[in-house]
Amino acid sequence: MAGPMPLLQVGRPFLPRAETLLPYLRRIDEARWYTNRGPLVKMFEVRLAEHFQIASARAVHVATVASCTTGLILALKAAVCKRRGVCLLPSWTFAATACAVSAAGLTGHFVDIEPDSWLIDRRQLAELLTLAPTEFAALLLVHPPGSAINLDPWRQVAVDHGLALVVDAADCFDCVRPEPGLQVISLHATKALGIGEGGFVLSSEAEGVETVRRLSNFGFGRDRVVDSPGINGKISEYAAAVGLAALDAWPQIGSRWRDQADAYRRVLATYGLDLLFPAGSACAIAIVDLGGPHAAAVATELLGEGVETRRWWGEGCHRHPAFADWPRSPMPVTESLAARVLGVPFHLDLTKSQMNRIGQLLARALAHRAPA
Ligand code: T4K
Repeated sequence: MAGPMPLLQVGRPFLPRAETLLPYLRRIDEARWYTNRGPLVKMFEVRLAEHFQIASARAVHVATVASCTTGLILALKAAVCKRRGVCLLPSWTFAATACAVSAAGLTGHFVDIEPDSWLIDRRQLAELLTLAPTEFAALLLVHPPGSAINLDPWRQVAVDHGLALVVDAADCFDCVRPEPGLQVISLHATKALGIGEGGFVLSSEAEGVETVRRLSNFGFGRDRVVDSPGINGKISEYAAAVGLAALDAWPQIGSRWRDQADAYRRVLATYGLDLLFPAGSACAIAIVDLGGPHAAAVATELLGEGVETRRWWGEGCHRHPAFADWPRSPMPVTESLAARVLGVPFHLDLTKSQMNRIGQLLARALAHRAPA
């Protein structure tokens, strides 16, 4: 008798294998140093800085943190001088972004996004900043998965209006570049470079990174004195060991993610579908635009065929009850995208025949549904 159909998972993380960790784990045994910015964490931060070609003898421009969410909280605390205030952010993001705003002691104001770039709607932003020029303390941009963005115009808006600028680049290990201001990247298992749980804050300016590092250690400055209260947001030596092994393997693993996305794109094209994020960047999620408000129904239909999908960013953050009382601008683009985009299975083991099956199932599900 045939058993239940195995689920084709929407993700299947690939982290360093045990044998590649061993040399680093042995160093931990030798040093008997397990956390509190030990030798492996320092080495991991330097290796990350080298990866982004921003290594300097005077400062390390990377601060590792327990998660991207932790990094966002600390980056907001570091960048926003006021204790309280309103942070402008898109609703079209993972719940963690809004959770971080709240945990940093700020209130959010949700802004819609532009349909092609997925970045904050510049017209709405300009209107808000004209109508209430002193109300806002921060601007939290969200980098679309795997996409490079030009931060210059956003930095100018921030400077012109006295806003702290923080960038949530959770899914962008392979496309962020060090720039002024704080960018926060996730090292969660589900990301292209994953260590389990973790993240880091990156900047071309050492000062902000140093503040984040201090805040991740309770806010201790010199002599263990807390001027500004932080949290315990550190990673352990064991997490750094995984990170170092992951960086060792990144040249091969990064190429594999990019090649896999190219292959997927070619297969899906034969079914009239495309992946949403641009080619050429290693990213561990694949999102398709279904062309109409069919995400929920198609997800159910595919699950019936043993294919797991995910609406990664749900219905947008403004739909979570936790943020119901935050002010918001009209959300037509967010509402439309939330209903029409779907995360489909994507991982390094996905075979061509599985890609074809996903393409076929999507095409079949869409054939009897009207486009928008
Ligand atoms: N900002 C943005 C824009 C973000 O997208 C995120 C996180 C953040 C901030 C916050 O970053 P962190 O604080 O997490 O560093 C995932 C991730 O937990 C989350 O990091 C990610 N974005 C979000 C979009 O998705 P889940 O709960 O949907 O993943 P889960 O457990 O359902 O796993 C997905 C697939 O992978 C499933 O098929 C199961 C499989 N899986 C998963 C894990 C963890 C495995 O096979 N093995 C595993 O170890 O959240």
